[in-house]
Amino acid sequence: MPGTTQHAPVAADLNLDPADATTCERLARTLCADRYEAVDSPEWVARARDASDELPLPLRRALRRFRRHSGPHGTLLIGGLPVDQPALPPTPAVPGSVQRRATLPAALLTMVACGLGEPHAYLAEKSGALVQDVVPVPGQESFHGNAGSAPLSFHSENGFHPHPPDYVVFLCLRADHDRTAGLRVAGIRQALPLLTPAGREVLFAPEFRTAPPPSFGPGASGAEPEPRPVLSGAAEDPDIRMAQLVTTPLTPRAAAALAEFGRAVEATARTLYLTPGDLVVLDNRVTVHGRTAFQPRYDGADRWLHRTYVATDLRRSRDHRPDDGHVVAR
Ligand SMILES: O=C(O)CCC(=O)C(=O)O
Ligand SMILES: [Fe+2]
Repeated sequence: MPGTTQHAPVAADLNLDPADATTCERLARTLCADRYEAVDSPEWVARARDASDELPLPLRRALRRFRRHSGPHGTLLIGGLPVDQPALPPTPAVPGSVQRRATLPAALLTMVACGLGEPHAYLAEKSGALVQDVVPVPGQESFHGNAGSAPLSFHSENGFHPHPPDYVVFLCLRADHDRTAGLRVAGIRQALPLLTPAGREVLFAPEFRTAPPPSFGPGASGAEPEPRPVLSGAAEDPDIRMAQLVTTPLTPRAAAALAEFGRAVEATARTLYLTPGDLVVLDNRVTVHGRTAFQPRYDGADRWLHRTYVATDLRRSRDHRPDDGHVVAR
């Protein structure tokens, strides 16, 4: 069962000091001047990219180091971003909620994303918006996606796609009332030693199919996905592509290896109880993530994260992005 293993609280890799938080806020506010829906325009992203060069040195350095090597957990947790909680509007509670207006949190998230690479989105998911809301939605409690509040099983983001994001970035605007919502993250660098040689061999074999997740909508499945491995690349430090919900093993040995992988992930996962101003970067190539259950109240003060995706090399997906924009259209 997700959420049953208790772990000590995860310490932030970097806590911004007040002076650095003030610098972040000043930069972000210069991006908030526009009243119109600016976030998805190339011009606004260009301004956020330029502003990201002026982020405080400890933050830029942490992002740069993480790009080179995402560490034993494939996770970077930064505390103390100035989200100005008292000024936040009520937590949205509608399906497909996104943030197209240039707000302080949207600007902070986008600057950090630009410090890691290029933000991008997928047209089929949340209407292709760069900054997406992760919020519980009434009636979608058991939905297996970020609008739900039931446990969300382990997945890498968009493993079915030829160009999955390299990083997933979350910024916490509000925690859930009971502080029970935990972002669960497991990295292959911790899980790999728990796998048997036979299990590893099968996970490297193209004996699995990964379909689009429910967040891509009911029509997204299309043609049957090609068989692929769950693990690829270096035997001692592989990449992962899988989602417990939508990855199907194609052979009995693949089913056994996937179950073994699930146990290794379960045994090594850490749970992050994000609080307002916490930002977490997941290296989507070497981690899987999920979420514990929590109890939404739909009173305007529910859990609220912003999410964006980052590509280290946006050029790689050029043939999937019309007009060289930020939206992967197919
Ligand atoms: O709600 C969460 O903490 C994570 C949800 C999730 O997996 C996602 O938004 O990609
Ligand atoms: Fe996710």
